[in-house]
Amino acid sequence: MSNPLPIRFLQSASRHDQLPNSILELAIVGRSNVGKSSLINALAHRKKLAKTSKTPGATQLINVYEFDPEGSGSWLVDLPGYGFAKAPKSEMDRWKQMIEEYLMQSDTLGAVILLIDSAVGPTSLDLQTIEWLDHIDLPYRFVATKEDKVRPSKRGARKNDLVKKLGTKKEDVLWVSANTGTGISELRSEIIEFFST
Ligand SMILES: Nc1nc2c(ncn2[C@@H]2O[C@H](COP(=O)(O)OP(=O)(O)OP(=O)(O)O)[C@@H](O)[C@H]2O)c(=O)[nH]1
Ligand SMILES: [Mg+2]
Repeated sequence: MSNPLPIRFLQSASRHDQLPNSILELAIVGRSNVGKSSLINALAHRKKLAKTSKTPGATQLINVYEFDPEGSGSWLVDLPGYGFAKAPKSEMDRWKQMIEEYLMQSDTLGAVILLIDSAVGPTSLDLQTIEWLDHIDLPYRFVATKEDKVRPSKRGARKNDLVKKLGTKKEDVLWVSANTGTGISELRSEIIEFFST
């Protein structure tokens, strides 16, 4: 295992313009319950840095985690998730407003880590999000979460299926598990590299 990401909670906000200036941001985007906050905890090797829950909608605000040292301006940003199948329309609208605004308005947002549930995805909302990210020309990295939930005997087929549905190449999807630690070291290295270039 590699070293945990040296990040600490900086601030929550409902709008981008409530946040101080940053140098460079990397945001974690994905369906509600896909494992965004759990991934932040796994990356930082902390249990309760970001709030997680079995029930979709755990993260309700834009939550900023800053890399050491204090004031570095390098941010890893945890966002509320977009519509769960049963989410009421009001929740979808809230996501749209808060997240789309943030993703479009931050000049220092360099890229997005787009999480897809490896057992479930991609859903039609995931595909819509991809189209939208393409549309606003924001680079993203696919990360498939909860790899431990796919039975080892099914992983090969599931991986092929997911890659095909995303219309991408095998090497463009990183498989991770916040529970077992699969892929976490690799993702840490990619994130460190992102902030050092
Ligand atoms: N088995 C397994 N469960 C996971 C993994 N990552 C997250 N979970 C579980 O999935 C549920 C949702 O995790 P969160 O991290 O809160 O998901 P989120 O994407 O932040 O959700 P919102 O904040 O609602 O958008 C929790 O019950 C987690 O314990 C994983 O790698 N494996
Ligand atoms: Mg969350």
